Amino acid sequence: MMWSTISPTNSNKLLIGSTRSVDYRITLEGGAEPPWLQGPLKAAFLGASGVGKTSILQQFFYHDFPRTHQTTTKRKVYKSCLVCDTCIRELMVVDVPPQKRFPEDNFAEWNNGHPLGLRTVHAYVLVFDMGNLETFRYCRSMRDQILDSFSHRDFSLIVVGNKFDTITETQANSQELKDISTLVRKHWRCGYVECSAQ
Ligand SMILES: Nc1nc2c(ncn2[C@@H]2O[C@H](COP(=O)(O)OP(=O)(O)OP(=O)(O)O)[C@@H](O)[C@H]2O)c(=O)[nH]1
Ligand SMILES: [Mg+2]
Repeated sequence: MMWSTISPTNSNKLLIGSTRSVDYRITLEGGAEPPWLQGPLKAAFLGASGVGKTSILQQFFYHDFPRTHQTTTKRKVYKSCLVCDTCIRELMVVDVPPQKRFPEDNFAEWNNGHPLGLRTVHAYVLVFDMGNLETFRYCRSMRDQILDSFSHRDFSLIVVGNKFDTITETQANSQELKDISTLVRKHWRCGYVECSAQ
């Protein structure tokens, strides 16, 4: 299955002008989806606090850019629809408060009192701040925890470098950023996108 269009609304506004490496198609390998993944296509945004998860979603879904950082305190679901192969499917993207750990199993997810539905999505979008590469550590750790916690691989991972507008040309061409992009695309074999929510 392939998500051929990521949004019917303003994906261009979000990506054009700031994106260098665009591969935002999400591909699921294998055959039919397991029963819990039928229906809407679901994605979850994860990343260290302040990297711009909420800003990306607000810009993408509402053409709005929150200028001040207000930590997300409650799970919020953004809804739209997209063209997926030849049909239109509902899209649900979940934004959650910063998570220290990925729930290691369904019991852990349900047992914390506020189930966030993180274990039943098609795609994980791992966001870091391009101006603060320390925040990539969080993505690396989340990826490890996600992969360790599932015995199946019926989901995709995409890494997003946000705040492209805050870095200089020298930083943009730095070896560290090249290393991140190579690690994600070649070794992790995941999509890698650089963008600015602003
Ligand atoms: N310059 C610039 N600032 C950004 C960008 N994206 C987000 N910001 C700013 O970064 C700050 C944090 O953004 P949020 O979207 O709240 O970050 P978050 O990842 O949702 O943070 P938590 O909810 O705490 O996890 C805000 O002040 C945004 O205005 C961007 O692309 N460029
Ligand atoms: Mg937030």
